[in-house]
Amino acid sequence: MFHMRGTTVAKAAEFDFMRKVVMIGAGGSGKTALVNRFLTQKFSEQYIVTIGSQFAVKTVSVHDNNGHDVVVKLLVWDLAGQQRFDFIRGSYYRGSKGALLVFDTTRKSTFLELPKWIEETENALGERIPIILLANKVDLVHERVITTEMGKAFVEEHKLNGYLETSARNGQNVEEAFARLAKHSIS
Ligand SMILES: Nc1nc2c(ncn2[C@@H]2O[C@H](COP(=O)(O)OP(=O)(O)O)[C@@H](O)[C@H]2O)c(=O)[nH]1
Ligand SMILES: [Mg+2]
Repeated sequence: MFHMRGTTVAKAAEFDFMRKVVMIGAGGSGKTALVNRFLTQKFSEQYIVTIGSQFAVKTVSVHDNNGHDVVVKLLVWDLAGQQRFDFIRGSYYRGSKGALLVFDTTRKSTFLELPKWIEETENALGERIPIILLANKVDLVHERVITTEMGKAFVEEHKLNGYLETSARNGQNVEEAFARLAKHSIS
């Protein structure tokens, strides 16, 4: 936002914090759809290699630990293809302060590979970052195979930082997921 006053162009402070966060989880679990929903409030049926660049940017307002409103500029990194992943793994994780770990509640295999993603994040960074588990595609109620109890138990067992049931299709908990991650990323 630029405020123009005569010849003076003052750039307002747009954010209090800037944080890189990463989308992780099995291919097809809905990572890109969630980022798209977060950015555009829309759901897109086709797979779109969305952003062109390596990350999407959006600011969110959250309460910090003292209850103050702060604006966090999130740089959300999302992998386009799975193939090149080995090659870019290091740069993908580097500097990230949080992750949304996504699985597809209609496909058990995506739930079973969750530990692999947690390990990979830790190995790449040499430390633990805040991770929020997203049980995605909960709009597909009749196809669901992973229950709320299973999701919550996983979060307990692996000491993750949160659990949300999401749908990129109807938008359920999508804003909430990024807002919570933003809050953890500054704490
Ligand atoms: N019904 C439903 N479909 C979804 C949802 N999220 C993603 N999808 C679909 O699942 C497929 C894979 O999504 P995508 O975002 O490409 O997964 P990614 O590989 O993790 O990035 C696409 O066909 C999406 O349209 C959701 O919440 N509900
Ligand atoms: Mg994707």
